[in-house]
Amino acid sequence: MYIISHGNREDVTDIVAETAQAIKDMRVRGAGRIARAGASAMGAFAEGYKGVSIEQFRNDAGAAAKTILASRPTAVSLRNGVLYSVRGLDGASTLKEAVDSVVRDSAEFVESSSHAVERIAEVGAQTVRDGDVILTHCNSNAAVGVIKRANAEKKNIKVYATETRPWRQGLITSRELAEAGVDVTLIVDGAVRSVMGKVDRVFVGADTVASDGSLYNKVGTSQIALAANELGKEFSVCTETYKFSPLTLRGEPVIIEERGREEVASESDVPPSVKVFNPVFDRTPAKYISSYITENGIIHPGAVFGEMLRLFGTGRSKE
Ligand code: RI2
Repeated sequence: MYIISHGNREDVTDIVAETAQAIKDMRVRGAGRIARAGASAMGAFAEGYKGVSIEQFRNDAGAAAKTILASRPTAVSLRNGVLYSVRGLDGASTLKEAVDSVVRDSAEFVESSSHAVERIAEVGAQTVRDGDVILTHCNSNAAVGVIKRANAEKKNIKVYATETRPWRQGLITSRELAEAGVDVTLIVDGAVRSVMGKVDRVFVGADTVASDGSLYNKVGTSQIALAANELGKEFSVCTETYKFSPLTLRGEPVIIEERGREEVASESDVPPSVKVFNPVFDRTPAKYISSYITENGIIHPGAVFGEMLRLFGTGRSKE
């Protein structure tokens, strides 16, 4: 479930704070899901708004957007979903118009983003050959969608799913695939290179795609890309285009989230003198990526820059 139940909440700021907290705690996770949750919280915020002036609404909506965006820093999908929801605020001339625009645009984002995931499944499944052995990492709704679709099309596939320490999202992936009748084998992260010889291709998701064609995704992705590259295996990224980052068009770096030590080792596992480094994502350079599978079709990493210009302009204009 990616949408927090807002029930009949009176206080719209609570809805926003609760959503931000759920994203931070990873009760809602996955780059697409957090984007939909963020957009949906903005819609609920607008729907329940009790203020009386448009200026105040603009300020309050800006503060709400900031709260949601502060929850997790890496996936640009969250930012794109929230900004899409408030894109009509500047052009509105009454409070009602402003509220209606946020309600409408947040719903539009949620719908179009779900539709994008379905379209990626169709596009990606067409690239899967009968008998392919696929490796996937973490739990990407988009990548799992492609695999499930290829399986439903009777492509006779086999899948290796990595455990994905420390949150073990690979358990979710292997459960989802097994429930869909896919032949799936769970492996520990360190076994990737041991199985790569048997793998035909890799499908992963994306948290952010940068304008140089590089990928920011779950930590470990870049090692998998290296292992795939070593043996000449295809490495494809299943991603909605709202994971493309307009910020990178103007040279802004992607911030890689670091989370707490307790996610890696408890106090009884190691003494406090042991330092723990827990980066959540890593960067895979464009040269290791065969293709981006998007709702708009298949894009070579070298063509990402052009696609971003088409989608966002130069990235310099006000968003
Ligand atoms: P979808 C996840 O992040 C993983 O990095 C995954 O590859 C990515 O989001 C994309 O997932 P986390 O929230 O949007 O588990 O394809 O840290 O579902």
